[in-house]
Amino acid sequence: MNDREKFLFDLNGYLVLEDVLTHAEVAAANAAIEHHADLISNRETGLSGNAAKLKGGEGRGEFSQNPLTFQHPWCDPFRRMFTHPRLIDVFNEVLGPGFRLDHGPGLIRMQRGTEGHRLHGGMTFDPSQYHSFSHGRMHAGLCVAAWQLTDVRAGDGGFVCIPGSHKANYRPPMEVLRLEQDWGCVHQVVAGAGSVLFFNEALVHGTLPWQPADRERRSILFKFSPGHISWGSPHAQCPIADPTPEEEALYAPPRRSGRTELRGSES
Ligand SMILES: O=C(O)CCC(=O)C(=O)O
Repeated sequence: MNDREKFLFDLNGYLVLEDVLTHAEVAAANAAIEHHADLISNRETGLSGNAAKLKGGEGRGEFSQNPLTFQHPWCDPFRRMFTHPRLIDVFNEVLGPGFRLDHGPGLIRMQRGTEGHRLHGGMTFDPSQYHSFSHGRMHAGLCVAAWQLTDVRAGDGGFVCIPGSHKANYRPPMEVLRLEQDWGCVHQVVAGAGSVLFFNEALVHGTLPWQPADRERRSILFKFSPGHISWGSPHAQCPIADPTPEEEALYAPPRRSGRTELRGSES
């Protein structure tokens, strides 16, 4: 992670790295999603109650199977994302060496008119979702790598957040979280196909309904925790039939010591 990336992640609670996947990698991931379209089902609508700006005609589409367990070659694009050197590099810095997969990967598929989700995260003391700075470096709890497989442009909808709110001391009222009052602080994040959006779950964030008719939103989310804690139930074992040592290490249960430090890339 270079100085610019550290500065922006610490400041805002999120960071977009563009062009991390090649065009061929994005195309292969999209082909794998299309090949497994029968495994995608839409959630019930109503994630945000009756919040008018978040309503939509259908719920978001999600995979019913972990894409890391697809047959070759369909799992390959997701396995590339899972242990991508840039991801390892960022989470070695933010979560610390020995970080682990907490849950996911999951797909968010949105079509025109798919509903949003009210803002959530942060604002209370939560020992599994936090941001702090001490001894010269950031320390974070549960964080997300959200790979973008289609372009997200200004006005499209999708991921929104209140930048810097992972460090905020006051709780915004429910009217702001439901977008019923505009305090001028909610920001829609723009990210191209092939980019990865990193964010801290302590950041106040949510989802706007998807607007484009010519493009689905397709995002693959991996959620990671520091090596000693778990937000979700720890995995009993790595579900990948032929795991690499890196994949096994990322599926290891929470433990303070003796964890494998993975190597990232020079950024
Ligand atoms: O990507 C999104 O639209 C929001 C994801 C989200 O709310 C979460 O992962 O907690």
